[in-house]
Amino acid sequence: MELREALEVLARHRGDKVVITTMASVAVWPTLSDTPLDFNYIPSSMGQGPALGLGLALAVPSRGVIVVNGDGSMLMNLGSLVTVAAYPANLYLLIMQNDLYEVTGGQPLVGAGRVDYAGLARAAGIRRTYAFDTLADWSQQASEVLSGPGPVACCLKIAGRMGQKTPKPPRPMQEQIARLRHGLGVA
Ligand SMILES: Cc1ncc(C[n+]2csc(CCOP(=O)(O)OP(=O)(O)O)c2C)c(N)n1
Repeated sequence: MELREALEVLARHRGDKVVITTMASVAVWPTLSDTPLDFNYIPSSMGQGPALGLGLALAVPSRGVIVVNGDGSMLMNLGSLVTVAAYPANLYLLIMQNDLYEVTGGQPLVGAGRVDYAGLARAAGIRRTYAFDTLADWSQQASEVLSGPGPVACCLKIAGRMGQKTPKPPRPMQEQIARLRHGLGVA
């Protein structure tokens, strides 16, 4: 499935949850959604999306938090899966598997095509895991994936694109932070 198609499904099913995007998703998500509960985490510390989302989900337990992570970023911080499993919270981790470092030009990931991200999440102790290869399956199951208690880890197989540039956030980070705090009622 194309990244845009996958994110269109997310936009239909995210409800009132916070959405944190990273990497290639930052180029697309602001064209689909631009509310105070959207946080486009770029520039970012590569791999830190799940930790940011977990912290937020623990701090504001009434609010679900969806993190749209890159597969390269996931590999960079696999240990975060263990932490996510250890501190139950309403965190929904989407792992966008394009087998590339897309935003740095499209270098292939080590292990491309051979890594079972849902399996890694399960082995780390996350009980609710999913993996979808097709848009039809993701569309059909998204409502289930994004409802009920977290943590959830869901791997989506995405078509990779070469030659992309690192996306820019829709507004400066300081502004995004202030907006999110306001949206969460903690300003
Ligand atoms: C420690 C470290 N190494 C390398 C980079 C450079 N870098 C930034 S984004 C990125 C690729 C991200 O790939 P992925 O998470 O799979 O997301 P995609 O671009 O495919 O959406 C790389 C290699 C970095 N920021 N930090």
